[in-house]
Amino acid sequence: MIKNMEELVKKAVSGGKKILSVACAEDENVLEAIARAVDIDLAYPLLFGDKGVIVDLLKKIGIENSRFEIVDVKDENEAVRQAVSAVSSGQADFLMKGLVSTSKFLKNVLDKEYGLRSSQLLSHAAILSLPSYHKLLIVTDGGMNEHPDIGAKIHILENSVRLCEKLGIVNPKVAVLAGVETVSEKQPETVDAAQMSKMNFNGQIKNCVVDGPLAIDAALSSESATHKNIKSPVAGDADIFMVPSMSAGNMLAKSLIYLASAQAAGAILGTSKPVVMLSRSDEPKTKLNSIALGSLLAQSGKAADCS
Ligand code: COD
Repeated sequence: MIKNMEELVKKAVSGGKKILSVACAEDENVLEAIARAVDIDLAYPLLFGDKGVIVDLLKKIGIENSRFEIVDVKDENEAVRQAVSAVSSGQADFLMKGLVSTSKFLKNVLDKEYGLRSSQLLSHAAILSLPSYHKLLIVTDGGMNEHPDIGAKIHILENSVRLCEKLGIVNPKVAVLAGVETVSEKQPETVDAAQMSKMNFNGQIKNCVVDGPLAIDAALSSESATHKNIKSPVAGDADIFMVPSMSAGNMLAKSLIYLASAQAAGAILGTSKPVVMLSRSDEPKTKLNSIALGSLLAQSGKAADCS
């Protein structure tokens, strides 16, 4: 079971170098993270983007450009298309988002012809390692599905449970978050949360322990739950925080990164090959963690199945 980012990076390195395809690599933080990944034998990078700009940036940050394979593509969308195609065709093992908008990146990932779709719903997960929490915490979905209905939420949950299996987390505990623990039609996320808990209790959602609706204080702290008179097997020990909307997840994950010193990695789940994606503003360390996560997912199970 991987308990923090250091262990994740170590495990990824021990699995050997993987070929990483980067969509729109014209970014200092991206290039610094990739250079570090090369230094520690984690990845061999294939960069797609404007070669002149990439070479200038490498020079600026003092990195030798002969260590990288750069495919010169000036048009942003074409760079993403070629980076995605490199992975779907098997030329590279996993994909990473560089300096490009999330929706442009994801539209290419979803392309029916050259993309990385599978039969299931794709979703985003942020994996966080916090000094104030005793294990990894997965927040989903703060990056792809804007307002998932209950059917989509079940797929998002199942994707994150499969991710846990790949991180060695057995029977993960899932807190389905809301603002309160009571179920109310006026707060539809509480109704969905209660239904997911029931489905888990009935064995329709498997390989995890689901509880909700839970407010975030009860989900984070068993003392808080006890104080509120809530008995929950998940309170204070959750592996997965399932959020009601993309905005909620995005705010939660970024708050934990900026205010609680969380180290993070991010990935799109359910794809036919691994895809790593975090915010454009993330620092090199966060991007390196994501590269490690992608490399680990590329190693696990069937090479072409990161679902
Ligand atoms: N999984 C699988 N297939 C999907 C998914 C998904 N999550 N989303 C859409 N599709 C398929 C649809 O079934 C359809 O076949 C095709 O893709 C197009 O669907 P649309 O028209 O509903 O979706 P798009 O192409 O307009 O947008 C899809 C995005 C994922 C790009 C969009 O939902 C989006 O921009 N999400 C938010 C991303 C974001 O801003 N994140 C910010 C955090 S960093």
